Amino acid sequence: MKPPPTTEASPRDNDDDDDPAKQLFARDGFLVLRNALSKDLLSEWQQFASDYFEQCFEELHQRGHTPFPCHYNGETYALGLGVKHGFREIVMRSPGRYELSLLHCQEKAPSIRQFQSRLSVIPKLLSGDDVDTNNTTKSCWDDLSLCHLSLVVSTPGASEQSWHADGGHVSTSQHLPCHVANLFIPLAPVSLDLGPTEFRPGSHVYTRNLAPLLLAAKARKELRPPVAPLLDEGDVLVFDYRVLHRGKANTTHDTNRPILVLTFSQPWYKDVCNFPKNSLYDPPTTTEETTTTTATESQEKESKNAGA
Ligand SMILES: O=C(O)CCC(=O)C(=O)O
Repeated sequence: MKPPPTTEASPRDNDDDDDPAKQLFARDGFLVLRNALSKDLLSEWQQFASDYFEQCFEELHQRGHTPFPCHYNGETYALGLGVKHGFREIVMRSPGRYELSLLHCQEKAPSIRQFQSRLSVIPKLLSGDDVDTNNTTKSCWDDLSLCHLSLVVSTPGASEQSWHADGGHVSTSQHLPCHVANLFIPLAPVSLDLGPTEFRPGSHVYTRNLAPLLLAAKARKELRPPVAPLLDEGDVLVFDYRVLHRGKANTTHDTNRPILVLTFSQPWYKDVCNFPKNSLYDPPTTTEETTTTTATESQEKESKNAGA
């Protein structure tokens, strides 16, 4: 069958006819659902995200983990880079780009229920072609688990990330349907200067055995150029955990790029890699280094850790 032409699905795909959306997602490893959410659903989250980001850095400082009560003092970042220097509640993923987990404070955060009711296409994307005993495809939210709930905040000056996948494959011998997906819900429009998320379309298939599969695809001239969709409020970007992607640089001087991230998985899946066990509410340990680093040092560390 000829593949569908774009990586975008119209709101209609959200309702009855989900096949185009499902095909695009399976082919590319990501999908943009335009105008999937109404803007008024986002306003509570916008305020929460901005307050919570500030509070988190105040808390880190008050509890003795960081030398100053904000993320950056004009020279150095308060937190060290990566899971190794982060906490269960916050990790600096790349210089100036943070992921703040909300799993431990869901009662303080606005609800995500309304999002789920408007995104009924999502469970279908993760359903594979399994059929239940009534011969219908499994495809409702109850079949999935909320694996993470977080905010990704890219701050002014945040650098471009290295290409990476957020998780691996279940089978090393065959390509299986998506078992974990991120839903990126922008809390402000994502323009080029704020740094959209960039994807290598179709790379969720190659990451099963990256070097040989990538080479083979290149030889067959199947590799497609990277795509970095710009997003408006109300759009939702959904991507397979296995697809190669990276956040582009935030080149603005004064604007954060906040994204609410809902990570849904098959219920058996547990993600143990993306956040550490230690909490910012634990007292600082003697081995906890003072980890402030300049932006340049952070970049050097990141490139050493780059996966793909
Ligand atoms: O910020 C983005 O656009 C992507 C973030 C990301 O991929 C990560 O932090 O692992």
